[in-house]
Amino acid sequence: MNYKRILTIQDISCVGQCSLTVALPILSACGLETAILPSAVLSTHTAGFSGFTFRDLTEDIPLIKEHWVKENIKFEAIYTGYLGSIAQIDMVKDVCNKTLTSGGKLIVDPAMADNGKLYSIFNDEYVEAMKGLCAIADYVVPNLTEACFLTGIEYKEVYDFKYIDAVTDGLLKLGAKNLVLTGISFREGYTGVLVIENGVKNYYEHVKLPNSCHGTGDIYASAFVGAMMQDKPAFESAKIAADYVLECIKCTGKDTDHWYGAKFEPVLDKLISALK
Ligand code: PXL
Repeated sequence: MNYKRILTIQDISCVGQCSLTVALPILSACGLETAILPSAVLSTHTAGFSGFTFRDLTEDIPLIKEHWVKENIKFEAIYTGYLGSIAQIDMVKDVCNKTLTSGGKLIVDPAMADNGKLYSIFNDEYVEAMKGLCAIADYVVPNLTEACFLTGIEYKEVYDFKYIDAVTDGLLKLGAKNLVLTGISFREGYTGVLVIENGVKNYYEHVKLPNSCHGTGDIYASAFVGAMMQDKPAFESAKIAADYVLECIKCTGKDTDHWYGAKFEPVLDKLISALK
């Protein structure tokens, strides 16, 4: 296995199995040295819990970056997820400029929306700012809702190939070099992931399980980045990540006490095996 150092920038939701509490163990399991830059600290995630605390760490980001620059710390990839404020988006661009190695990859999961709706703390201004981060990304990994917000295309639950072509054209027009669009379903009972790399389109379809879990977008993006950084091609990485998410959803099953996230830990061995 390759030993590379990567940085992931997203929030710490102390409880809830999303963002950094998912990305860090998954990337570590993929054999990568994983540095973190927390965008905010929340007591829980914001989807389904009420009264959560939110400590915005925007002010810390430039200070942390300056220290890394002084220490000449560099990363072979930077993977961004849920960010805490609009101001952070410009700061993250600066972190990328100063700490990515030459040829290093920026992977952006514009984690801001799902099921046709923005997450509670975000608004149109945040979407505008996120377009700017996607524009400089090597890979953008949105779900369909996020892709619709980024392109201004109406979100639909039932659609055809032409509709998805319009969405991917819109994302590429933003400036994103390569795309990994998740949760794309053309027929009942199945869903999949559409990858456009260097203009070449590939689609991986798999069964749609009857249950879904919160946080699977973060699990997906983390596993995708982990596989890519182990030199798997993008489409293969997209498949590995999709298969892993299916295992996580199966493992979670119908445990109603576990409504807030997916049980990704017991099946990490399957992800590791897929990388060998
Ligand atoms: O899974 C995305 C995510 C990350 N971080 C926080 C969230 C969510 C989704 O709701 O609330 C704080």
